[in-house]
Amino acid sequence: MLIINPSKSNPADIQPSEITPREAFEDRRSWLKAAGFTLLSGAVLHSKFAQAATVTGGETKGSGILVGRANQGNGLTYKPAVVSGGKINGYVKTTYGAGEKLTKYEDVTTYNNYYEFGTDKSDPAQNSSFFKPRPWSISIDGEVKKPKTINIDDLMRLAPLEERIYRHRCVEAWSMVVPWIGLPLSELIKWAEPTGNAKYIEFISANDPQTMPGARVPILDWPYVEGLRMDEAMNPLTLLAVGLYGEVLPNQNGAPVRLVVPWKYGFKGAKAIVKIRFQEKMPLTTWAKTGPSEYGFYANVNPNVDHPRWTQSSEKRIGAGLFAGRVKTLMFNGYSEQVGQLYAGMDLKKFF
Ligand SMILES: Nc1nc2c(c(=O)[nH]1)N[C@H]1C(S)=C(S)[C@@H](COP(=O)(O)O)O[C@H]1N2
Ligand SMILES: [Mo]
Repeated sequence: MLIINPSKSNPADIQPSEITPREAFEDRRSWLKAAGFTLLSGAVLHSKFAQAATVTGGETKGSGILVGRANQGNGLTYKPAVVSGGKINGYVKTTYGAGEKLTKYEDVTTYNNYYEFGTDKSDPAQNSSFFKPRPWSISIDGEVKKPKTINIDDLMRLAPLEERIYRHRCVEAWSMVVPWIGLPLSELIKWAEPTGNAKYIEFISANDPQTMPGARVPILDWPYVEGLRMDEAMNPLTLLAVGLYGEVLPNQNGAPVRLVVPWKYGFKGAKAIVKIRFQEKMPLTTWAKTGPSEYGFYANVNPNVDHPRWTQSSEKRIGAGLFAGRVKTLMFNGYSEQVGQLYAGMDLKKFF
């Protein structure tokens, strides 16, 4: 964990010498555990972040194949992607890309937040092997013409799958660059046919204590619930991810399908979605319920609105090395051009 000198006016100027050595951080972790903090509340848990990763580097693994939109005679105007041996074949490489070095596959899949499997970063990878991501279906209800269900295979054929390289910024002030594979959420919304009353969309994660050891403990008020305003959900950047690095999503990353909203803090990205509900009113989301003064519904990445207990002006890039220093956090995580207008006239300090 990085300790920030409170006397520094610009935390981005932090010196490598100010970074707490790993041993000190480990000490703090044991102290927190001994003091019983890990069972106090989710809000406290969410702040025990950023175990310094020591591996550097990362390169692109797996390459997308451009598919045409030729009519295949099956009602589709494109060749759908297919899964074989855990690999996704036939996804489209798009122009979306952060132009940044990808975070190593190993870091993306072993440093996770997924409290249904435990609260340590290594828990989801270690504890999720009994979780069954297939068969899977998502039920859709609320403000829709009629309730519907879609299974994961049909969902993956709703639109051409695309690779999207996005920055991924957790509210705990660490970040990664991930090559997701998925389809725009807008494609599913069009298929779902919401009514004119739908102003918000709610995402509900799986809650299976049998296969999710963390869900047997009241760490959060299960199931995990997230939500978006309808225009945010329809934005072309908003992705329903079904894979990463050319493969189907590993269980720890939210298999078989999770949300990715790259201009918002990572907690907006509900994993293992089982239900989607269109609503007239703003849904009460898990983290907003757990810590309303710390985790708002909007949760837009904003370097000018600090978390009450830590700065949001900079972030630790996972895998960049212990002494790599911090990266400056960008407004809307660098996606202002694409999403800034969604919040025109809103006080982003109030609606955080
Ligand atoms: N169901 C569920 N979804 C979740 C979480 C969780 O605990 N449960 N954690 C969130 C948080 S805080 C983050 S930062 C991202 C982490 O995604 P990753 O592990 O794929 O990096 O998932 C989000 N989605
Ligand atoms: Mo997060």
